[in-house]
Amino acid sequence: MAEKLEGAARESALASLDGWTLVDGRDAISKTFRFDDFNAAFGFMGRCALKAEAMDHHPEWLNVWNRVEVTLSTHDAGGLTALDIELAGFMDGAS
Ligand code: HBI
Repeated sequence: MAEKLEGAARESALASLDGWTLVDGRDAISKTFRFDDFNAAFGFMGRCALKAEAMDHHPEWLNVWNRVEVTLSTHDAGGLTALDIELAGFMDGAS
């Protein structure tokens, strides 16, 4: 199982991300992506869904038309792990 990120490794991992913020009250990160329209938003979700399934690591997300609100945390570990950082980086590249 992936280990929770702690200390300097956690700080540098979080610093590598663009626009993600820590969630209040739980060990998770979130980001809201905005697109031109629903088609673009859903295309993004499709690309991320394939990556998530390949990783066996899945986002919590909400789509409303052109907006996708994403929260990432590793449920099995009870907090942030390298899997969340990898998926967040992929999502940035896929947006
Ligand atoms: N996705 N975000 C996230 N966190 C998990 O711990 C997780 C997951 N997808 C699948 C998964 N764990 C499996 O290992 C089983 O626990 C369902």
